[in-house]
Amino acid sequence: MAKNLAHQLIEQHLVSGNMKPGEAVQLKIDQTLCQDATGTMVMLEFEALGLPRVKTEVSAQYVDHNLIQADFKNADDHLFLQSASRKWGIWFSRPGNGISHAVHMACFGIPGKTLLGSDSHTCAAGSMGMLAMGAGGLQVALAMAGLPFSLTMPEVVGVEVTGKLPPWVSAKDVILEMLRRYDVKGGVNKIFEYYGSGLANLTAMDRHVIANMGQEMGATASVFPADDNLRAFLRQQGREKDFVPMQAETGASYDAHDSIDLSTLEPLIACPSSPGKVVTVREVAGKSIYQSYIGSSANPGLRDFAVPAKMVAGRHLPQEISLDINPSSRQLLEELSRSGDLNTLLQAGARLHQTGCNGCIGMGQAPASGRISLRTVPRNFPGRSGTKEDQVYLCSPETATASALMGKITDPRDMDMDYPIFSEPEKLNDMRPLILAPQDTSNEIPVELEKGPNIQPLPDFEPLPDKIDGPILLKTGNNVSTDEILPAGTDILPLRSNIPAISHYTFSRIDETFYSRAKDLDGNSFVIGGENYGQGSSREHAAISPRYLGVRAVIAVSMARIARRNLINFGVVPLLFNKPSDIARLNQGDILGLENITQQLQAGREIVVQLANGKSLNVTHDMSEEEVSTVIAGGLINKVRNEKL
Ligand code: MIC
Repeated sequence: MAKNLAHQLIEQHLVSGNMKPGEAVQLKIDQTLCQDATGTMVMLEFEALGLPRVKTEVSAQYVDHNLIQADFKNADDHLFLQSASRKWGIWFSRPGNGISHAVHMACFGIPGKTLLGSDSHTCAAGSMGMLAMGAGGLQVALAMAGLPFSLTMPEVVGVEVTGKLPPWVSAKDVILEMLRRYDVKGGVNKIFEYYGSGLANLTAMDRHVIANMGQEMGATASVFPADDNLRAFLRQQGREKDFVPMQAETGASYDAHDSIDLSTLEPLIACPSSPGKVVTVREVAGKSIYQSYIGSSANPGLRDFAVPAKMVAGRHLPQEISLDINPSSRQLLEELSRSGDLNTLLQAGARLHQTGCNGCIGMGQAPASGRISLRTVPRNFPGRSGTKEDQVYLCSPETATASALMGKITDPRDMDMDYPIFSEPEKLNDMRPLILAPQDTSNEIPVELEKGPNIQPLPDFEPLPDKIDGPILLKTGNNVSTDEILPAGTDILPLRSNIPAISHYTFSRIDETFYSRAKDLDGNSFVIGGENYGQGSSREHAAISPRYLGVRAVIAVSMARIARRNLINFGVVPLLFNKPSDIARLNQGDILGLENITQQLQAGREIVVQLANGKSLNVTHDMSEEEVSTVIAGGLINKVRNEKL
């Protein structure tokens, strides 16, 4: 049978398992990437493995999240990461170089390779004919150690792309259209593979936009072929020699089908506070705005800045509007400066921020209370911008700029101007000389890890006890994001290397008393979740911190892929309600019991939960054998230590 591209990539990297949707498979990982907010944990975990050097073809560490140095903490982390990179043979990209996903694509991505990253938007590199996935840091550390990555074999959805985008409609509208169809959980355990004649009209960076936000549908990955447009991108980066053609075989079959005619799309926008709340811009046009924000891993391409520049040329932004420009890479900033677009933006009244993730993750740029912010970023989960009850809308650079110029949400098609013409430059400055290369092994000088006071050791977790009983400390609603389980932002992100300190903020966006109640209890507890528990980020802190505070099991209607695996990695048992309506039988404060839990997990799928009224509730688990043994060991570090890697 003719193979689709996703199956070719998986088959070429299959270490064990059966490529049947729903079964566990283990894949060889060629490349890894880390960013700083998750990277410090990854490096501590890699240290615990005790290996002299990474075993991947390429491992890269970027500093792009924790850029505001309000005190020593972020700066300490940067130095720690640089020393760890030197020690273990990892490329190190310093602050100011740019967002991991954009820089990795420019410098290291190679069609046909696998990439695992400790950031959920690692999937952006699917734009290059790679199988690129986000994962919890521990799994990235193990991949760096040369161990295969375990995942549930996803279904492959073939999305046939035809037509050409009309003026004022761009790649962001394509992925917003997908989110309108699939919402924030329709992609769980799926790979979206894009193919068809319309791809000729989408550049590599357009594809990056679409692949990046596949994560917002919960997808395992998104895959695009490596074709002439990708070759042109690599040529522009001075890396044409890295081009390898990759595409689905003729007549390839898919597990499911969808299609998009680009010519029928119109400007779309995701309303507060979910990337899945997509409507047409026309439906919400006219609302006054406070801020428009251009940048992030979701819209990192040169055109995403150059088109806004051409839109504001010769105009002045209204005084009450903040148009925030967040360059995605040093290369892009250099090019905007060379072309004059940067000057045009500044003359119009735009604000220039440093290269990196910035306000996308609440590291500055919070909007004023009760005011609307339009952002080209991938996520608008409640409070993620740093402002309580924020009103963040997600849209294309065209919609964000038109709205900034008009001071209100505006469909860019209503602007009194022609759609700016943008063409990609033939060549861009090579960024690789600015990235610290791994040391030559023949000339190795021992490197000391530089651990400032912000770097605290990983807590030890004991194996799963045979009996767990305790109260339900929290019952959440549907689609709770990792930003609500363990928020980011300027105050909390600098604590990523210090679990005791960061644990104070566990579930603080939902219930500010969670930490003190957990501390007072000083024992085992449960959390109850609705559908899609833990959507969003790959941050393992959203599993480690609850575990550190005594949470031993989460019972939910369904779970997001990375969050589920992070729970397992740190010894928290992920359980699922048999019927969504069973959630009504449990309330915060109820005492639950899991007896002979080890035996129950090993015996089959059914798990009996004892209720305080003497009754019981049957739930299930969907863990593979490897996952069951991990959770029983108290997490992956214990398991690997037991197995003496
Ligand atoms: C995000 O966009 O939420 C982040 C910050 O990039 C996260 C990683 C993190 O929490 O550090 C992600 O997407 O995985």
